[in-house]
Formats: sequence, C-alpha cells, structure tokens
Amino acid sequence: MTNKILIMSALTAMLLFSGCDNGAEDRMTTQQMLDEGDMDGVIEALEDKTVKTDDDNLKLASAYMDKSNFNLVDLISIISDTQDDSTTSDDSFASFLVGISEDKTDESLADLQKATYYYSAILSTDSKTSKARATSTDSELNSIELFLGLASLTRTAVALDYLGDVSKLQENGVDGDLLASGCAMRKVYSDDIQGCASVEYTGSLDIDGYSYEKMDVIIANGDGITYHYLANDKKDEMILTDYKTHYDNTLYPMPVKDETLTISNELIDSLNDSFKYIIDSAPDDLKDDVTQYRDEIDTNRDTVISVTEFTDYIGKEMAKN
Ligand SMILES: [Ca+2]
Repeated sequence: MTNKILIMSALTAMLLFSGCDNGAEDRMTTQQMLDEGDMDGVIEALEDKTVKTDDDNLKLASAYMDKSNFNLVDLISIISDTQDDSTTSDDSFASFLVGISEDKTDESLADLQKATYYYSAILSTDSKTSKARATSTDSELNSIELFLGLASLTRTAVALDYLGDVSKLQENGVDGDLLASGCAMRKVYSDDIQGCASVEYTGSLDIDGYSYEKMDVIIANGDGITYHYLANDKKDEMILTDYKTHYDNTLYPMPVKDETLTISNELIDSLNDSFKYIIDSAPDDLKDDVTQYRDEIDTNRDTVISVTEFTDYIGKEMAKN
C-alpha cells in the first residue's frame, strides 16, 4: 500500500518546485521533453546553465536516472521483489544486488553519478541565498532525500558489479573475482586479510599519466589463480577497476574511469550514505526493507557498514552456494 503512495509521489515529483518566475516557459518545455522521454534534450537545455534552480537540478537528476536504465519506480519494484524472492531471512540485500546487475548498462555508473550529483545539489542549496529554496517544502525535500538514497544505493550496486560476477551471489558456484576483490579491499582499508591466502603489493604501474600500485591476491581455498588489482600511489585507496578489461598486455584490470573512482567513494561511503538517506526519509515499508539490508551486513549493529563487514557478507552469501 505504502509503495503505491510512494510511486505516485515519484511520478508527481516532477511537479515540485513549480513556483512562478520568469523561467516558466522554459520549464514547460523541459517538462514536456521529460514527459516524452527526450532525456538528451533535457540535459542539453539545462546542463550548461550557470545558475540552476532546484527545478533544473531535479529535471537533470530525473533525466540521468532514466538514462542509467534505473528509474525510481523500477527501483521501488526491485526492492519490493527482494522481499518476495528471498528464501532465507538474511539474503535480501544480495537479491537486490543481483536485481541491479541484471539491468546495468556500461553507462549506468556515470549516469548515476550525475543523478546523485544533481539530487545532492538540491539538498545542499543554501536556503539563505536560493530563491528556489523558498518554494521547496520540507516534504518535497524529504522526497528528494529519498530519491538521492535510491540513486546512491543503485550506484553502489552497479559499482560492485565491476568487481566480479554478482549473479553468483544467488546462483550455484563461487566467483573468485568477487572474493579476491574483497581481499584487496581488506588489505587497503583494514589491513585485516582474514579469510584470504595472500595479498601483496608488487610495484607501480603508470596508466594515462597516473601512477598506481599493483596488488596481487590469492584467495583462500583457492583456484590457483593470482588476481590483480590497483591501489593509489599512497596505498590508502583501492581503485575501482573492471575485472573484464585489462590494461595493454598486462594482467591488470583497467580503472573504470581514473584514479578518482575509488572503492571507498563508490562502494562503502556510498552504501552508508544511501542507507542513511533512505531510512531517514522513506515510507515505512520501504524503510523496513532497506533497514533489513543494512542489518544483514552490519554484524556489530553500530549502523555503519565497515569494509570488513561488507566483504564478510559477500563471502557468507557465496559460501551458501
Ligand atoms: Ca558495523
């Protein structure tokens, strides 16, 4: 029931911020583009504006959500389905991750980054200097927080899909790439490589003018494979790399973008932020679903997901297969 109300509020969100000002005609035009699915038209019309209103930011976020292949209504369905699909009480988040990986495209991560950027811009607008803010009510801002949370949660799931075959969380079989990614994450962020056979730094590698540190990983109970990852030059960030692509003739996977896309930004911080936003702002049933996601991972129940809790969860879900 609540989900229905939420879907309606998502659909009518486009009507937010519709105060009267001299941009009314432009707003009608871009609204029509959104309604007709001309997302590139919306982006072209609004992205280069030097001063964007809340309405501009919301339309840009909506356009990028649509381009990412995950609109808000679809996301709410995916989340509802995770409750119906899960056979045990502790794998609904894994079910969400698999659901997202099925619909991901090569452009999804970049589009979701833009969407979260524009939703965040609405929330961070300084109320004292923004004319637009004066027309936004608390309940509108609450909706934006929810949309930001949903976009951010999806972005996290898409990022994880670059680290291994996420479908293996629910199918039979173990995915060495995902397990090895967890080992590399633990080495960089917690230095606790429990459950991994070895994780070693093996020297530097330059890609596109940036120097990375190479990492070699062997998983416990392994498959005889040495998996490769990249850290930044200070060895305090792991780079988001795509396990399906490799740099030149080396074995090292390619950065998904460059040194700016890190595991802490794209996976762990983004996961914690999205849980917080959704739990703060969602209607009860959606809030319950997402609280359960968090509780499945957060073994010490301090409401913050650590790198080791996250990698333990991935390992535990796969160990069931
Ligand atoms: Ca925790």
